[in-house]
Amino acid sequence: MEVASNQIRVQSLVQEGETVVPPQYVQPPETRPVHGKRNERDTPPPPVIDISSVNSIHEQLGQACREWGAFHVINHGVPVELLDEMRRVGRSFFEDCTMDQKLSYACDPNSPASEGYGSRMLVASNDTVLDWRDYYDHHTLPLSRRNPSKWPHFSTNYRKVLAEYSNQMSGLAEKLLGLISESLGLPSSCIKDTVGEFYQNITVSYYPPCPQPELTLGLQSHSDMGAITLLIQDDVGGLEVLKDGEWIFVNPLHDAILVILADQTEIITNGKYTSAPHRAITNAKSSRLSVATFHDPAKTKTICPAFEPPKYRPVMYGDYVSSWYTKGPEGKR
Ligand SMILES: O=C(O)CCC(=O)C(=O)O
Repeated sequence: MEVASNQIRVQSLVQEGETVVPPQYVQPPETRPVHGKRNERDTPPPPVIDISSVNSIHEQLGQACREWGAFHVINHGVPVELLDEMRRVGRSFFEDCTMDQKLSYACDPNSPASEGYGSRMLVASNDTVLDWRDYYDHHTLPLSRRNPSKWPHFSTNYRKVLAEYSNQMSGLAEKLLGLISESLGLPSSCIKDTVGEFYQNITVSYYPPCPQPELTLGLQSHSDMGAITLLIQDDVGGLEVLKDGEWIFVNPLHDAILVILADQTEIITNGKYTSAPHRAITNAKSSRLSVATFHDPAKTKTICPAFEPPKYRPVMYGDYVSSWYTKGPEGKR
C-alpha cells in the first residue's frame, strides 16, 4: 500500500485489488448515495444556458441562480479542444505516471488546500469518513502565486495546457459574474469588484472504480467557499447537485461547462441567489475525472451583501475559510 505522510492513495487500494472498501471510507447510512437515478431526459438538468444568445439571457441566468445555484453554459467561447486537452493531461497524470512519480508531487497533508497531489482535502478530523478520490490541486492565479515548477512535468504540454486553461476560465468567470450582476439589476462589475482579484485554484479529481459504490462517496457534500466554480467532467458522470432536498445527477455534457455558484456569491447577492451543495458518487466499473476551477476572493477581503437590509454579516474571507477547514464543510455553511 502506498502511503505518504499517512495518506493512503485511493488508486493504490484499487490497484492492490481490494474487493471490500476499508472502514474509513464507509459513509454512515444517512449520507450513502442512492444509485440508478441517472436522468434520462433529452435536456439534462441543471439548466443549459447559451451565453452567446442575447435573448432572455438575464432571465434564464436569474432563474437558474435562484432555483439551482448551478447551470451548464454552452457557446461559452472556450475552445472545446482546450477542454479536451485539459481532461486528457489530467487523466494522464493519474494513469500514466508511476506512483513514485506522483508522490514526488505530494501536497503537504498538514496544510489545507496545499498545492500538489493528495487524497484528503476536505477532512476536518481523523474521524471524518474519507472520500474515494485522489486529486491534484494547482494554484494558478494571481500570477504572483503561480509557480509552474509545482505542476506535473511528465508530459511536455501539461503546464502549457494548464496555464492556458487557467486564463480562459478566469476570463469566463469574470464574464459570468458580470451577467449575474446585471441579472439582479446591479452594475455588471458589482460582484467582481466585491470579490476583487481572483484567487484561482484548479483541482483535477480522479475517482478510481470503487468495489462498493453504495457505501462510499467520491467527494462528500459541500458548497464551494469562494465566488464561482467552473467544472468540466468526463462522460462517466458522478456529480450530483442538491435541489429542494433531493440529489440530482448531473448528466455530463461534453462541450458544456458547469457553473456552480459559491458561498460568497450567495452573500453578495444577499441570498437572492444560492450556492449549490454538491457531491460526487462513485461507480464500480470506470474511473472518473473532473476538473474544477475555483475563483475566490483574497483572504484579506471582506465580503458583504450588495442589498439592504443585509441578511448576512460582513465576513473576512480568510475567517470563513478557516472555519470551513476546522469544522468541516457540513454540506453548506
Ligand atoms: O468531481 C466532481 O464532479 C466534483 C468536484 C468538486 O466538487 C470539487 O472539486 O470541489
